Amino acid sequence: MEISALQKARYAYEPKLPAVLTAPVEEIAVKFGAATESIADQKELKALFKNTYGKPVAKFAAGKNENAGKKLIVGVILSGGQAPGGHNVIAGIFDGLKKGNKASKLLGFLGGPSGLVENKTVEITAKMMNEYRNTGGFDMIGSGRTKIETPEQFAASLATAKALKLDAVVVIGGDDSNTNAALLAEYFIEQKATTQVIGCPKTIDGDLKNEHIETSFGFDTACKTYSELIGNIERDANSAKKYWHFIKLMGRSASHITLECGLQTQPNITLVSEEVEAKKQSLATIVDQICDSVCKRADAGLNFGVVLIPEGLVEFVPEMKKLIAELNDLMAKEADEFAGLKGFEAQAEWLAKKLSKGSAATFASLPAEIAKQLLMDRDPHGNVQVSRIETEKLLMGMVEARLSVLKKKGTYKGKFSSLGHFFGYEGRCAFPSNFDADYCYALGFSAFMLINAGLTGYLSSVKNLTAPAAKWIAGGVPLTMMMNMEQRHGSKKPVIRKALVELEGKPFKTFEAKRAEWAEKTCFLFPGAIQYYGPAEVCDQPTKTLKLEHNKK
Ligand code: FBP
Repeated sequence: MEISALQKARYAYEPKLPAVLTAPVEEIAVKFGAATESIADQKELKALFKNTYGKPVAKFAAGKNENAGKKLIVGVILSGGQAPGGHNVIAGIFDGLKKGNKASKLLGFLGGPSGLVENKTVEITAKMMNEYRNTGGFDMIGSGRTKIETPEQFAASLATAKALKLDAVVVIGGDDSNTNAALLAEYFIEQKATTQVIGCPKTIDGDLKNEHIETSFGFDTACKTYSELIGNIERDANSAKKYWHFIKLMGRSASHITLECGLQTQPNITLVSEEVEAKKQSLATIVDQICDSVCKRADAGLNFGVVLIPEGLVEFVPEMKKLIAELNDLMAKEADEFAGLKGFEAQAEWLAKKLSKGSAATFASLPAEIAKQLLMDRDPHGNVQVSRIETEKLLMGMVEARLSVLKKKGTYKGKFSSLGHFFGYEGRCAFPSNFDADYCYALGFSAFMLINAGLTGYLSSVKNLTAPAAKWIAGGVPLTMMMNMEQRHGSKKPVIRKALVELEGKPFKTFEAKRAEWAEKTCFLFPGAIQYYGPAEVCDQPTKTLKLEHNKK
C-alpha cells in the first residue's frame, strides 16, 4: 500500500514514556494505596462485584519486580467510536510484552468486542505493528459497538479466553465499554478462569475522566483538528463577512469538545449542554441568546459570525429530554408495534396518542426531518444517535424565523444568511498529536505492567499530564471505583459515571468570563493545523481544558 510522507515520518517517531516505565521490567515495581470505594451505591456494587470491588489504586515505581519475565498471551479489543492514538495503545502493550519476554504474544480481536465473543483474532507481529505506529484510526484490527450482555455472550467470551489460553484481555474503550470490562473481569473470576481484564480510557468525547484519569485519549487530537477547521471557517467568515456558520461538534453527552474548541477559537456563541440543563433553558431561550448576538453584531455592521453546538444538546433541553426519554421507553417497550408502523406519518399518528400531552406538543412542533431523526434506531447501549440529529439545522431555522419577527418589530435591521456544518468523523482518525501519541503509548505500556502484576478489573492510568512526559505517573485504578447504579432500559444497572462539564470548573468559568465580549465583537483565534515537528510550545501542548483544570495558563 502506498503511504504518505507524513505517515512514513510518523513511523519513526518515538513516543515518550514516564521515566519510571523506561527502566528494565525487572526494576519496575507496583505499589498499592488504600482500599477504594465506588463513587456511589457502595452496597449494591459490593454485592455485584464480590471479587473485584474495593481494590487499591496501583502505581508503578522503581523497585524489584518479582513477576518480570513471565511469558504472556494477551488479547486486545478496540471498542466503540474511533479515537486518535488507539494504535499507539496497542504499540505500548506490544512493546511492553516483548520487553518482558520475547516469546509473549499479542492477539488483536477483530471488529471490536464481537471478536472476543466469536473468537476472531489476528496475531500482531512486529511487522504489522510497525505499519501502524503513531497513525490514526482503528483500522489495524477494526472496532465495533457490540455490548457483551447476555449469558451466552459471556460464556462465549470465556470459551474464547480458554481456547486461546489468554492471560489477559485489554479493552480499549469509553465508559460503556469499560463497564463491560468490569463485568467481564468479575465474571472470569466467578468462573474460576485466570484471564485478567484491563481497560484503557478512550473517547474523543473526553467524558471518561476523574481524579485518576485526567483525560481520555483522542480528546486532544480531535479538539485540535476541529479547532483548526473552526478557525479556518472563522477566517473565512471574517473575510467574506456574509455568513453565520452553525457548527455542530461531536460529543454524545458531555460538551467537553465544544467547550475546548470554544476556548481554542473564541467564536461568537458556544453552547454548553450542561448549562442549558442546569438553567432549564428551552429551545426558545437558546434561540433568543443567539439572536441577541446576531442583532448586536448587525447593529455594528457585522452580519456574520460563528456558533458552536454540542451534538448532545437536544438531550439536555428539558422539553426535548422529556420527549426523548418517553420515545426511548415507548420504542423499547412497544418495539414490535412500533416496527409495524409504515412510514413517518403512521409513526407520528401513533406517537400523538402515546406520548404525554407536553411531549406530543414538542414532537409536533419540530420540523419533520428532525422528528424523523429522533425516531432512528438506538445504539446497542440504548443511546439516541445524536450524531445523526441535525441540531445545527434546527437552530438555523428557528433563528431565521425569530429574526424575521424581530425585523417586523424593527429591532433587527441586518441581513442573515446561515450555513450548517457538522464536525465529528473528521477528527476521530487524525494522526494523533504528539500528546496523544505519547499518552496512548504510556497507557498501553502501563496496561502491560498491570497484567504483569497479575491485576484484573483495573483501568490503565497515566497522570500529571501537564508536566513533561518523563514526569507522568503511571498505574491503574479499580474500575469499580468509578461506578454507580443508573437506570438503563427500565432497570438499575452498574455503570461507570460519565464526567460532564462542571459549571464551577475553571474551563467553563474562563469561557463564561469572556463570552459576552466574544458574542458582540470579533475575537476569533486561528489555531492552525496540529504540528508534529518543531518547538515544544507549538507541538507538545495539552488541551486548554487540561491546563485550566491543573491551574496552568
Ligand atoms: P465513543 O463514546 O465510543 O468513544 O464514541 C463517541 C462518538 O464519537 C460520539 O462523539 C458520537 O456521537 C458517536 O461516537 C458516533 O457514533 P458512531 O461512530 O457509531 O456513528
